[in-house]
Amino acid sequence: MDAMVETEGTYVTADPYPWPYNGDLRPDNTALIIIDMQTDFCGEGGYVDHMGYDLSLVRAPIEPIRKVLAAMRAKGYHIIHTREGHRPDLADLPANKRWRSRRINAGIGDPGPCGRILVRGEPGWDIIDELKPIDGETIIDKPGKGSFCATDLELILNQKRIENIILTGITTDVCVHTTMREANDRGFECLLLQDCCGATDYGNHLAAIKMVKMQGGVFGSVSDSKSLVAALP
Ligand code: C5J
Repeated sequence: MDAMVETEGTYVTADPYPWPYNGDLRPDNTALIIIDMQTDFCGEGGYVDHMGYDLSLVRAPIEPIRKVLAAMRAKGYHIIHTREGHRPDLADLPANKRWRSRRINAGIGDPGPCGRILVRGEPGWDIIDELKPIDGETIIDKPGKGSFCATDLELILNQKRIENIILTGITTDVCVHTTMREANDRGFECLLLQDCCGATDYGNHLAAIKMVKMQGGVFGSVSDSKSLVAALP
């Protein structure tokens, strides 16, 4: 049984608790973050394709994200996109990250059918057409998995007085999870939309979702695109 029963406010049906915790869901204090929906992570000839993973798993969230994005744009919510990638001179590419990727024939910085893999400005690094940012939306370029590491995301969220973050994108177990953990530790109230995420391994996707729900919602709560859109004020 719930010890606390929420009576006022706006909540999204979510597990393990109705979200946000305080019922304070408004366009001006809430952001949708769409993580790394780049050709390198979900397109033919990109980084994930090079590694030989099943692209259908990382493309599955495209349509649900598109619907959430349209609904949240229409209601004036903050929209943030991220892109993982490195400077063309690779000055921000850790040597071990490059070494590991080359070992599996997907060398970051090396040429491929979509240009140099995970290098800023290359075709493969770009956000896919279905989810392209529009004017006024924030784009965060990050060299790592988390969206807070070596970026100005936290400063921007604080300037905009954002308290609630809705997480979508790829991959559930890597960049989405790292970002959710970073945001949670900074006091942001996080919601993961499970059908708006995907991983290179379905078991890892499910495990990543389960991890969020432990300990009463150790990193936040979990919902889906339909529940979110139905609840948006
Ligand atoms: C990975 C990401 N998996 N966007 N990046 O390397 O999750």
